[in-house]
Amino acid sequence: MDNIEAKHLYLKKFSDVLLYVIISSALIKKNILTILQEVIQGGADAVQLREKTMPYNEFLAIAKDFKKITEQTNTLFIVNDHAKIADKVNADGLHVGQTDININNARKIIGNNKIIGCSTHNMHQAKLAEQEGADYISVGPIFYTSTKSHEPPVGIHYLHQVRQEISIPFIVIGGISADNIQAVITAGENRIAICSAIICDENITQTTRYFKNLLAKHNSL
Ligand code: TZP
Ligand code: MG
Repeated sequence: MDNIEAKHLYLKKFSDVLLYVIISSALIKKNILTILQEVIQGGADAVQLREKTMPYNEFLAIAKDFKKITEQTNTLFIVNDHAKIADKVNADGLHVGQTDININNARKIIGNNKIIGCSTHNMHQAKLAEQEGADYISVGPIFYTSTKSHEPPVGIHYLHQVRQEISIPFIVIGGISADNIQAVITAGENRIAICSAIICDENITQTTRYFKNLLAKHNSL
């Protein structure tokens, strides 16, 4: 399989992503690999390993385990921030923030056949990420979230603007829970990233399944 074909397959797979789950060890009480297995069992289409303060070697070791587990499933594995780790463990992709490595440099490290996603909080950032070759962007925070509290919520109406002005896939993120997910769906979006409302829940598999079923139901309407 050549690189173009491989990339095509990854993008095709990414275009099927409805539920994207972010896993961070800082927020959890259980073993991180148990949590990964539970979200996969619940039907997560993509998982992102997001560790802001973990030492490099520890992150690398966990990322290797994530790769081993996800490669036996249909769940995409995305590494947050660390292009070298994404490359070393052969993750499906990398997610970068506004203050991380830029997309061009990330591409040089992880290659052309991997997914690159970029966090965006306004239209300027969204357009730039698209121009620089991101395969998808995250859009948010849509609601207030203590997981990333330094960015103000973008508001539900902003989603209409993104839909009109951005051509690559986008994932809505930030403070999404069972109490407010309907507002995002009503605004026309069913590609969603969730962190705390899943990984901090008592019953991770069941909660993941609940969100996935809701998004899948709206996908087939
Ligand atoms: N980017 C924008 S909001 C956010 C990130 C990483 C945090 C999402 O976490 P939660 O717990 O689902 O609000
Ligand atoms: Mg980042």
